[in-house]
Amino acid sequence: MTVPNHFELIGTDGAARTGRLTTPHGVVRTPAFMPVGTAGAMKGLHWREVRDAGADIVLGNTYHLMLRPGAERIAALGGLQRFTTWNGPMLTDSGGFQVMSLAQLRKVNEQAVTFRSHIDGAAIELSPERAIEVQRLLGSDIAMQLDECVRLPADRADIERAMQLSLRWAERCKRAFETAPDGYMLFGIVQGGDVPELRHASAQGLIDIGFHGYAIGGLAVGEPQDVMLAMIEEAAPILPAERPRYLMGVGTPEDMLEAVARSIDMFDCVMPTRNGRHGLAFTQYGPINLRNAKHADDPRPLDEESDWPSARTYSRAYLHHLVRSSETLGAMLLSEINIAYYQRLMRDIRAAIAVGQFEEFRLRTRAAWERGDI
Ligand code: PRF
Repeated sequence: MTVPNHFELIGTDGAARTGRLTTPHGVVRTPAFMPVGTAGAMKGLHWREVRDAGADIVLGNTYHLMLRPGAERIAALGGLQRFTTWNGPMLTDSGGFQVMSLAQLRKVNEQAVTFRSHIDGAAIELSPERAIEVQRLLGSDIAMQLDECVRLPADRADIERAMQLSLRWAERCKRAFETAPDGYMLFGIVQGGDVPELRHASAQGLIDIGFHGYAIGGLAVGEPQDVMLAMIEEAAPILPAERPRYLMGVGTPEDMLEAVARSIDMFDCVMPTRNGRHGLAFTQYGPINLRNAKHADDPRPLDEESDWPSARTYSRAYLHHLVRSSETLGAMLLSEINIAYYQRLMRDIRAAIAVGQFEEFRLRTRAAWERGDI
């Protein structure tokens, strides 16, 4: 049975694409950046600010939410969109990647990944079927298959084993998703580390199973940027052009600009919020570390030209003071400013592709980042 397609390509410019993805909770304009609301909250931001910044879709995590407060509880409370008040499109990651970075005593076998909760030590089993069940209980618009992501560098044999296991889990996830209502989507995840043949085999295997969209996983896990971009170039041309393409857990503004140039439509990353909490601001002049003593007496705002009020009003001296004093407000303001910058970048990227000027935009934007802070 063919899988319905909810993605519409509006324009292309070279390999770059702009489009619309229609979900049960609304439309996502692509290229899209999905802020990460791991445990049902965007760290440091109100939901209102996430929306005002221009985000169409946010990401939630199966791993965190199944442990606390529990998927069945969220379902009984009307689903994650209702529970959080976000009420818009939501994509959930499947949990495997978070188990690998957070859980203790984890073991992967054919059936499932088993681990102990990082919260209370409880023994948990996450199978492909349970990963889909949890994501459906959450009411996620876009569910991700359960996969195994190998950190790089790694031996080819380990990369291949995890890729093949991820393909078998993809098939089980697809079957478990068959009874989902119309409009809800399931994405497969390309694995294969830094080995071109394994990337090809993974992409082809997923296409043979058939998904609403395709993610590229297993990147930004320790390899240099040129290897990441080369692996996108290996996988992307094999994927069906009419389906959305999501690069998982990426990245810096530069990573995203270069990935869009290689046909990626969707991104997520904790970087704008996590780095914001640590005093780093992303701006059109590149990153600015507000911990640095050179900002202590600087009355200028971060970016006079920004359309985001906090980036225009608070002085660098004040932000420096807040960061140095570990004030909650410093983390809040920088998280908000960074999410707004990431959304601004996506809006500008979409506009440039729509008028056929993406390459000019890419060069101009990179030059401004390289010139640095004025
Ligand atoms: N798989 C899943 N989630 C992810 C990744 C992956 O490979 C990555 C890798 N950058 C981030 N998040 N399921």
